[in-house]
Amino acid sequence: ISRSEVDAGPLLWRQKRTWIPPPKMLIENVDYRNEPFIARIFSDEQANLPVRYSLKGKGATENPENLFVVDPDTGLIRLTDILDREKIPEYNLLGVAKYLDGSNAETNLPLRFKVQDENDCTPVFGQMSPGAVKELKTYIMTINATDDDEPGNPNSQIKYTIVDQKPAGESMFYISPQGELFVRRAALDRETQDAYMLTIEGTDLNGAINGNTGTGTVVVNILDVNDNLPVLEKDSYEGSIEENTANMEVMRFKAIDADLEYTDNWLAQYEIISGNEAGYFSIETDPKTNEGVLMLNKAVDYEELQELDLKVAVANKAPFYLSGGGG
Ligand SMILES: [Ca+2]
Ligand SMILES: [Ca+2]
Ligand SMILES: [Ca+2]
Ligand SMILES: [Ca+2]
Repeated sequence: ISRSEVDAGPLLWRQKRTWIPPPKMLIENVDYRNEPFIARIFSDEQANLPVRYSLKGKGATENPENLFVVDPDTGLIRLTDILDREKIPEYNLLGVAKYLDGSNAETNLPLRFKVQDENDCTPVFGQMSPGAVKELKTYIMTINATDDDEPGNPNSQIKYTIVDQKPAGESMFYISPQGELFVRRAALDRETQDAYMLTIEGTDLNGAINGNTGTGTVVVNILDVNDNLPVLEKDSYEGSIEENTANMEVMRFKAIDADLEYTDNWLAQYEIISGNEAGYFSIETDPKTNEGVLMLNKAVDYEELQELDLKVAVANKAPFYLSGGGG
């Protein structure tokens, strides 16, 4: 356990020797109001002529006024209230010694009181905007809670853990002690679950059992990648056309794609790969339904052509996602 020192400045007026006694540790939340003194200022000049002591600065003559008070005759300094480091972490006062005629007996003495931190603040999570990660990827975001205790002190050093995942089941995420949120394995599948809600716990004292704990929730959205190929509903289709007609729709075939609807990962692109050497047909995609629409562009002469076997291939508008590992 580290105890930060209370620095009451030099114990002497600059030129003189006797400042007694050594200053006490001032710890926030500790009640020193009944202590006879917490520090003392003293001038050797007192041996020659009467000296009156006073204090100047924030905590004495300025807000918070008269928190530190000094006995004008003895130089004993007392505290009139309980200290809160999170409000004021240190006090820089001046000790003043004057003769009865008002002239300075000494140069004013800087008195510095640092307030020792106590772990009386709990980690606090603000509103966290949703994180997002592409399925099959791993790093998501860094979580950050705040603790009002002293910076650089274990009292404000937070260790992070995940305490809940919705939907439950296999835990898909992990968090480093420093708050970096990762996918546990590259196994997230948007097609199975497109968002998770995580409850993150932050414990100060670097996660010690007696630390203070706060929690926050964060949503992780799983972004789509094109990891599903479009497939046609049926293996083969049959249609008929009347001879001597042109510019008409012959038939539609639907592609099924598990990726995010109405995105390039979902949209199908159809291509006739054989059977259209004479150029009678073309295919367009109906972007609302993802259907392939087979169009007859020019009239077919029945005597010339009774049956035609077209082979059609389908792919997505977006390139297929090639991942390192399976999935
Ligand atoms: Ca704390
Ligand atoms: Ca504190
Ligand atoms: Ca797809
Ligand atoms: Ca996908």
